[in-house]
Amino acid sequence: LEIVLATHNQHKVDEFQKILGERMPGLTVLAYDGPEPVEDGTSFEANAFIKARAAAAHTGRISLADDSGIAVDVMGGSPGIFSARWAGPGAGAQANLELLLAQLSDIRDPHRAAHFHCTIALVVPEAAGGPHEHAAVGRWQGRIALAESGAHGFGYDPIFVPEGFDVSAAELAPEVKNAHSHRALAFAELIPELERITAA
Ligand code: ITT
Repeated sequence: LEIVLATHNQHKVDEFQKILGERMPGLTVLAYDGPEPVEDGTSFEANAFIKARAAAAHTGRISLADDSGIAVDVMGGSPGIFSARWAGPGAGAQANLELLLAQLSDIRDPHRAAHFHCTIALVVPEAAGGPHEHAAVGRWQGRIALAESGAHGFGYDPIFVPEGFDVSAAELAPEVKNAHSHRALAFAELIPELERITAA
């Protein structure tokens, strides 16, 4: 079975392939290279469906999209859906995490609690046996470190210390991150649904 992954973030593609490759070896993940819709939703779920529906409509294939971000308790859940552009459009991951560290410079533990959120939207278009839609959610609890460390992963990984670890997510081996992350947890919820669809 082939499914389309509607993301332009290569790091997400890598993690999807590793997580799915292990649990659903019969599945081939195709990258979506069609037009990118405007992500103007006000929630992770809304944005995930905007991306997955656009890919499903364009390709006629079962499509998945991931909308994710980091949420800091003391900031009321920000950066949240604005994680990818927290320091402004095009500023980049390093500028984003430096701004977040600066914004939290006066905050000490236990008030640096945060979590990564991931919503994966699944859209089955009529052409592929639908219409059918499903959303799966994963949450990875932790805290924001005082400084960045580590070279694995992407985005905010160098400043996120997951619960149960003393190191940042960027210091974890990719297999360890992919066994615990918000993305892995969302997939754990999604896989039975994918199996149902592929068995039908
Ligand atoms: P697509 O919309 O094309 O999928 P994007 O990177 O713009 O790519 P999002 O709008 O979902 O995707 O933004 C997610 C941002 O949240 C991402 O750019 C990172 O800054 C952060 N993020 C999400 N998952 C992460 C992870 O596992 N580790 C570190 N940062 C993560």
